[in-house]
Amino acid sequence: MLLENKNVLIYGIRNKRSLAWGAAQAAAREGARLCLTYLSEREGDEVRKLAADLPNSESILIVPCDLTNDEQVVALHARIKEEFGKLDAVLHAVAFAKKEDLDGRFVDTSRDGFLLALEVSAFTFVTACRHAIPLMPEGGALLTLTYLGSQRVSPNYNMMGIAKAALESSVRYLAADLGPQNIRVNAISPGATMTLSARGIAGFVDLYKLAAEKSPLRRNTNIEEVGDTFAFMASDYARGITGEILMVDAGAHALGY
Ligand code: IMJ
Repeated sequence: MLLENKNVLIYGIRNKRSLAWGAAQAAAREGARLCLTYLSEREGDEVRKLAADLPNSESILIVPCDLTNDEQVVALHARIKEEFGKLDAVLHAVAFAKKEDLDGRFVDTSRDGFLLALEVSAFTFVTACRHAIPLMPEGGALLTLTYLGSQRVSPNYNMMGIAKAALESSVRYLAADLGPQNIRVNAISPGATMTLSARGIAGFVDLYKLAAEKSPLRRNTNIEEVGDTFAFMASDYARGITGEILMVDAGAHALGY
């Protein structure tokens, strides 16, 4: 198993369609001990329900954590230190922009909306990394999720594109900071996936269908293959990879989708 004797922290499970849930399933299958966080109590119920079906579910730690709340972040890491002793890998699958900033013209984005998206979608990764470092004395793997809309103009992605560009640049600077401590920092960039964060977005379904038609593998990305990529990137097989943005999109980026 890829992640035997490894402790893995995953932020961002909301329901069974979440990319973070694909990662949790892959990590559990590969033998990791898991800590899963949730935002609201309603989502906490959902995470507890999902986790109950994972292998070794009795050893899974489930903790509330809003990454914009320093007190909660400190409490989470104190809990992990107490229960696990150390941490080997983290997945940050967290993003938010105001609905009105995912539509229309980017030029109309408000200062509030801009700062909120940058804080929740990019700065929270810096926070997650900073708090994980003391629990990784012998090294580890820090991962986040991004999207091609950071590098290309993707219709309606707007404010999130700018936030993901900041996140991807953060990955490179964090990799440079933490490499000497044997901590690797990378992002996985999935293709369009039918998650709660994508449904209901204007034009999403058209892009989703187009990606399946045009991508080299002639299909969409699913949470299982993104989860398997996370398990690999968190494992020692990826020990030479840091500062990387890894596309897991059935090849769609090669054609620009
Ligand atoms: C999101 C918006 C516009 C186009 C989009 C997406 N495409 C894809 C997404 C083409 C694939 C999903 N995605 C990659 C995201 O990062 C989504 C982030 C997001 C989604 C919402 C929806 C509900 C809300 N705020 C959000 N903030 C961030 O209120």
